Amino acid sequence: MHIHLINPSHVSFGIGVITPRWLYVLADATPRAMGDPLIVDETLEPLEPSTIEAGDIVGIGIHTGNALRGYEIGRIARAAGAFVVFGGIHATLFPEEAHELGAAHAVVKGDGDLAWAQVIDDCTRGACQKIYEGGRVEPEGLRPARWDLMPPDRYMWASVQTVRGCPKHCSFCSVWKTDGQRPRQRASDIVVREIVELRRRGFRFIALADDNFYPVTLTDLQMASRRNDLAQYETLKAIRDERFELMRRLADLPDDMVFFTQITMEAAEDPEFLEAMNKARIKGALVGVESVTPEGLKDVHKGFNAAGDQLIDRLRAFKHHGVHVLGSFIFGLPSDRQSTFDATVAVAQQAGVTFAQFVMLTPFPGTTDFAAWEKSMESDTTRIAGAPLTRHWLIPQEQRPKVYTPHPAMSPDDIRRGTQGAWDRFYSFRNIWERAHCVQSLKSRLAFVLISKLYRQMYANTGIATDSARVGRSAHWARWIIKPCRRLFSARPMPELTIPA
Ligand code: B12
Ligand code: SF4
Repeated sequence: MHIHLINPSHVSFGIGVITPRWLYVLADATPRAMGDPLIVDETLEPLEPSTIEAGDIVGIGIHTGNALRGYEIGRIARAAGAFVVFGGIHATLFPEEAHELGAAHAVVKGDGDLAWAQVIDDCTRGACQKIYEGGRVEPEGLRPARWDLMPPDRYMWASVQTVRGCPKHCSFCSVWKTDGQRPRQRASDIVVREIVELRRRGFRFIALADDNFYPVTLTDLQMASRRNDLAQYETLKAIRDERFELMRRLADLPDDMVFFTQITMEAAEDPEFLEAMNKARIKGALVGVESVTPEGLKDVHKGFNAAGDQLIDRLRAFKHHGVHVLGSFIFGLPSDRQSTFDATVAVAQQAGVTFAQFVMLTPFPGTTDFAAWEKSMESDTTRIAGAPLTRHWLIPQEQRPKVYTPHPAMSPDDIRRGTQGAWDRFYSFRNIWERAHCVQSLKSRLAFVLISKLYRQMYANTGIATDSARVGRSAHWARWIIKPCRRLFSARPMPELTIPA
């Protein structure tokens, strides 16, 4: 009897950009007596169904985007006589859907770190429950990853999570609702141990797969102090001190290491924090800019972000401290107009962001936006491939609409074309080459061009294009570019590396 862990994807690239961390965390949560789980990441290659046998236990992790393929795998596994278990954010939000469409025996809601062993035990005794409440596991209970099971030479970046949860409440994001608003921070010892293991194996690029690497801001501390809330102040201060402790220890790792994370732009007001990031070699951060106008920020409940000149100053502050920004922008907000596309690209360029992503507003389940949209769609009877629009993830990928929320001033195609245009302009060869001057040598500049092109092909063209020919071409190009990119990211293994104090 085997345990399988499967990360579904409808498109495989042969090489992956970032390791899907849940696979290796659940591998660690698998009792050793069960043997090593068989891990399949379909972003590398599709599942071979004949590997699943009667009596096996098949764990499938889904987010909204890959739920449909996940359900297909669930049905294949059940038909083969296996126990089918779903987990991940989408299964947490729609457990009954995984039962109905994914042929699940069981669904784990929330974190799998502790629940997974229980599920396996119950399945082997034939006493599997329909739902398991995995909950929000406290930091001490969060498992490390079994990197020894990772296939060699297949990923560019490994991912290590240092904190779960985010105190904010952005309208398009589900993290604060599913992972909670209280940051659950892993001890620096455990995080550093995992990173050292990865460097020993030849990974020098590590994504810190956090929702928000800056969970306590200077304003939070000032407010607690002004309220004379000593207990809250001490709690927040302890979280902040732990962040500095982690960064101090990252700084002691081999100096060829590079970290990337996700962070709110409030960190720009905290030079001490940015300097610590710089020393820790956190050389890149995804910053959720979302909108360049105050109205747009109001639309997404992100009043803590800046607009106008202050926005440009904040983004530049990161770069000033050696942290490259991947600016993330959303199009299709109610206050957006035709002029927003150009204005956004102009701000991205003026602010000197190194990479940018332009996404179209999508109502992801679990978000405030989704709840409002679902309510507004109550009387809508539109169905595509049998699925109502409010269950858009059940529509086959090639038939999925690109824009869901009606806009007061633009048609869905205006928004799609505007978004495509923003990618085209930001990633024109000329603009990429100009940005490539942020690195010194010609070799590094060429690498920068290659990576920019890969990013664009994988994320923009496959996500926005309406015709399948363009999607197909993009995936094809991405597969070509990804191989030399993988080589750029690999490093000599350092088996002798010790854990710094
Ligand atoms: C790192 C990350 C990425 C990375 C890397 C993805 C990768 N290869 O893993 C990148 C940058 C590529 C990325 C891209 C995107 N992401 Co993302 N990402 C994350 C992030 C920050 C961390 C994921 C992670 O590694 N967590 C650590 C692991 C250990 O936790 P976990 O995955 O939650 O797994 C635990 C449980 O869920 C459970 N579990 C999971 N699977 C299973 C399976 C079984 C059987 C069981 C029992 C339990 C179980 O147990 C695990 C351990 O506790 C999450 C936020 C988050 N908090 O999860 C968003 C998140 C998953 N991403 C999200 C989104 C929207 C996207 C994009 C669509 C963004 C965009 N607009 O382009 C793309 C989609 C890419 C794609 N096609 O898949 C959303 C998903 C929302 C949803 N409803 O699906 C999230 C939740 C963030 C958000 N703002 O809401 N992402
Ligand atoms: S978008 Fe970022 S800042 Fe906003 S709630 Fe989600 S993780 Fe937090």
